[in-house]
Amino acid sequence: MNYNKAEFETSFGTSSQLPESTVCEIAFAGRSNVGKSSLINKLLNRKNLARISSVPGKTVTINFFKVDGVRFVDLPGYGYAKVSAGEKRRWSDLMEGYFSSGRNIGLVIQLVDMRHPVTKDDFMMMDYMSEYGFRFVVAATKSDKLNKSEYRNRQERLKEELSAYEGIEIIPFSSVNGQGVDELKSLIERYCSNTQE
Ligand SMILES: Nc1nc2c(ncn2[C@@H]2O[C@H](COP(=O)(O)OP(=O)(O)OP(=O)(O)O)[C@@H](O)[C@H]2O)c(=O)[nH]1
Ligand SMILES: [Mg+2]
Repeated sequence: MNYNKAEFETSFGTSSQLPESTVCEIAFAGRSNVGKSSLINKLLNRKNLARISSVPGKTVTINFFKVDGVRFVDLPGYGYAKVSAGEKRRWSDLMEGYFSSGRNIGLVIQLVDMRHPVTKDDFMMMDYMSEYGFRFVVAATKSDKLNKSEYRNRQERLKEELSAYEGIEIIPFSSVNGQGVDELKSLIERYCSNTQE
């Protein structure tokens, strides 16, 4: 798959506008500020295709990227405290609309911050995917921010925290030093080949 053949496709704020699911999709989910946009940029070898912000909650839309015949989907972040009830509802509607419209979703890449315990919201997201049968793997982001012993420690803890999801793959990832890029790419290619266009 040629990751350099990537372009921004479109952006949606309400689920009724979602484009038809024509090609295999790789969706990226995670709390606000966990590093979704950075991870997408890193995979695509681009500086700022998916916008990066240090202001959490900036991506309140679903963003679609065309990547050599598959589609990357940057889902809106969750878990940001300072959003109104209306925004939360909009978030739920969007996510529900995305996941329940019979799309060709090859894989969901669920991001968690490697430095911290998995959050309640992360578990809700993963429980939802388990319940509805979406295949997902966990990318543990910002791995570059941990020293060696912290890293080993969190790697062990993460396995325990995620033990309810049998056989779940956990991929430490850093958009700074590129750790995890190759593993994610091979998973993407395993579950979404670009032969269906
Ligand atoms: N050190 C380090 N910083 C990272 C990494 N990934 C993201 N960051 C930083 O974390 C902040 C948030 O990154 P984003 O990629 O915008 O996070 P996001 O999940 O897309 O956030 P929203 O779109 O707001 O939900 C930025 O300041 C990034 O530079 C990483 O792997 N290592
Ligand atoms: Mg983002």
